[in-house]
Amino acid sequence: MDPPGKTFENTNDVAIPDKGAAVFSDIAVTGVSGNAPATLKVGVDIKHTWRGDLTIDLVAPDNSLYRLKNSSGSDSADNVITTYTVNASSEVANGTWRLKVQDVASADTGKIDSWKVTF
Ligand SMILES: [Ca+2]
Ligand SMILES: [Ca+2]
Repeated sequence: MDPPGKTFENTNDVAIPDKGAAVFSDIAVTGVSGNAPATLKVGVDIKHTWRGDLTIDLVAPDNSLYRLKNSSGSDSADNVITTYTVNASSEVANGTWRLKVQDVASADTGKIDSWKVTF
């Protein structure tokens, strides 16, 4: 068995264009045997001046999408700094996981500051 709680992180900033194309931040996972857990932890640190603009998905190594957050016209708060729990037990752990973020409404902008996955 692998020791629990193995964490991989990407701290590189990725600018999120205003009402633009989706952007991605990649994490290469190695050395985790078998599938991802049913309680995969996805820690997200996105700085943004109107977080309701954002949709956020986790992309598994086989390109399966897991929706973490929908956009909302009424959620005017700043930033998305939280940890999501994803049932990723059908996904092989090793490979490239991606955070996909898209800004779907005009005016406010931001960036992916960092994110991490814990197996
Ligand atoms: Ca925007
Ligand atoms: Ca950063």
